[in-house]
Amino acid sequence: MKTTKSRANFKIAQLAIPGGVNSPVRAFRSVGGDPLFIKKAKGATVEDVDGNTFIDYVLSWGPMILGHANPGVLKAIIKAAQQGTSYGAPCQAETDLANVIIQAVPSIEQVRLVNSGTEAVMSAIRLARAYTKRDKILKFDGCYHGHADHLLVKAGSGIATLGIPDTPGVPKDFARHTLTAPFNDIVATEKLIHKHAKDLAAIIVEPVAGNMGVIPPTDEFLPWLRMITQKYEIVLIFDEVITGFRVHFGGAQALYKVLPDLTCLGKIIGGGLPIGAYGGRKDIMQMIAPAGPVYQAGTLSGNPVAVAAGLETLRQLKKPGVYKELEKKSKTLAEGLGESAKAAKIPYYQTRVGSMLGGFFTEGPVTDYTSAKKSNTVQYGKFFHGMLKKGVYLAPSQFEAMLLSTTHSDSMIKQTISAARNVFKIL
Ligand code: HOZ
Repeated sequence: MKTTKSRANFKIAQLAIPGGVNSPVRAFRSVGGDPLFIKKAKGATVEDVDGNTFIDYVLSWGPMILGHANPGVLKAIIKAAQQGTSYGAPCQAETDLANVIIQAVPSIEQVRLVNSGTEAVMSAIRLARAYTKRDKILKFDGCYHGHADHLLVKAGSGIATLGIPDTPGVPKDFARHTLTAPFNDIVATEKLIHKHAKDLAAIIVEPVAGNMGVIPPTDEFLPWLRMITQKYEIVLIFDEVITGFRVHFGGAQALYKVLPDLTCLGKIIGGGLPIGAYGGRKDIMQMIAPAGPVYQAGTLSGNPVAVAAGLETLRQLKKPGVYKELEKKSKTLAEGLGESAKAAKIPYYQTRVGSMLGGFFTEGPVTDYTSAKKSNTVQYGKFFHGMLKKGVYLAPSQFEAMLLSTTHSDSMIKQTISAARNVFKIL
């Protein structure tokens, strides 16, 4: 596979941009080699600057559930941009998107649009702290909620990928307000809650962990979190930045029928343009300025172009059968990958919720960060490069999700399974 131009691009990029990338996991550090520079993307494929085409299972880390350059979304973007790209004043489309979100996501009564998932989570935590008049939060090891100071403690995604234990630049005084427990571990979580209940403002969780690979919740975990947070009047926050409108039109909370107090969204709701949102119970949301005293603002918040892309994406996702079809293809792919690894006698543990797939290079079971970290990341790196050579673009990290779009065809799935069968054999 020719990568001359990508390599040249990367060399130049490193002179201008730290590490040559604008977000760490993109740099291929944990799988080795240099990142591919993308020239264009269409449907389920991306093409790099050397002219190699790949079936894309990264999908910009989640937003492109309709595939790249969806004609309807492009049309909506162009139409909106022609009316001006930012007003810094309210527009009707913001209310329209808010209403679509409110109707879709069962626990959201009011919602505020922001510019990224990180911003959504940061704001939701501030709100929970103000509402409860408490300082501490509890998160789960290996869950990633963006890069705000107090959330980088034992985080997943790039932190897990690069093996950074504690990020310099986060004052200890901030980090000490963050408690952590193992994902899916009710006993350990309960102990922490009992010890800190009167100081705990919020418990935040990815209802399906998607930043330490993909780890589904156990049957008891989310209902138990709901029960215990209600008991101690702790705000329960679901970070649905990845799962929102992906595992179900109403997010993981609709799938598992567990309703949090606040929900954070991003990715899909912007149709590939920068956006984030946080919403939930009206009595809590009413504390946000200017309705209430909790300050949070943004020049580009509710950007009309991002909102238009999001509205069109959600309109298409709402059509009957979309999630059923995604489920069918994702199941075929997950089973195919699992069987291929088994045939090659490679220790491999397949996970999946809807169109979010995880493939851990370990016997498993993988239920939390400790078991996820047992994965053979060197082997994952080899698998990643083997697949790349066969035209399949996976996340350049064992600790990220494999995602499908509505544009992944049956033949692409077949091609991916066949590639995996051959790559597993030579690992
Ligand atoms: N935090 C994202 C993955 N979970 C990575 C974002 C990016 O590199 O674009």
